[in-house]
Amino acid sequence: MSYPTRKEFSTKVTFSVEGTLWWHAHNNWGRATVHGAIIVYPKFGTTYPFPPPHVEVPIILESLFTQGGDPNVSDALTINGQPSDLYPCSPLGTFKLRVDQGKTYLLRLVNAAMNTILFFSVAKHKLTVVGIDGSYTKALTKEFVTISPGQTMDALLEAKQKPSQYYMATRAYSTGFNVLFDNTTTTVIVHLRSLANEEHPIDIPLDIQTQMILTLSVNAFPYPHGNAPSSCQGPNVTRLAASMNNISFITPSIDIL
Ligand SMILES: [Cu+2]
Repeated sequence: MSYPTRKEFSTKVTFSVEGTLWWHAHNNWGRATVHGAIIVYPKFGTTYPFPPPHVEVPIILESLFTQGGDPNVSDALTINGQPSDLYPCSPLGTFKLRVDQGKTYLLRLVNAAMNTILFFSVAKHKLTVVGIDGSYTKALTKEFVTISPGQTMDALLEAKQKPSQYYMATRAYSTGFNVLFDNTTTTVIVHLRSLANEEHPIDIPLDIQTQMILTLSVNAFPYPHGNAPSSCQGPNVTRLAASMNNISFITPSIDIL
């Protein structure tokens, strides 16, 4: 369907499917422009062919371009508009999803990225796919899903793990040799809460005497005389070493016990 731009209009659309669809506009940069999910609910008096979820969450996967180029080579992948905390530009904006332990959530996934097949998964959880492109499917439970550009996928996420934070992440699936693609990963933080009632108590220490700040880092050590062996090349004639609170550690070569 195409509609006039810069004019008000109204239209009536009849959806004959049920599930998740999406819309997008086009500009001279294809469909890397405004878009959103369309959710078609079961008719009144009917329900899903799976246990009704506690909450439904649209999860829109996109590719972000700052200056054009090859459609496979975006500058970032995003989830719900945010490149997220693995990119330098948006750690504070990372989408956070709060879930309650033991409850089930329906993720309505849309791959709105340009030309990029995406892997999607939630750390330490499985996803049960129950619908694709506005049709219910036989339930399929897997550790991750692969979603094509333009496709939608409805997947149940059961918040099964201990209360903590878990990454939800997406990255490109690309198998072509020498084919450039956006090889980055974008994330959502799933904050899994316990119900914390009498049936599900959580006992955590609340009396804290010492606050500790631990800094984990990768450092670059200068090589003496500027001669770096080829086996451990860091930038500018350095070698890389991991550190905690700026102190590095080398495993002793002899057993001291
Ligand atoms: Cu289109």
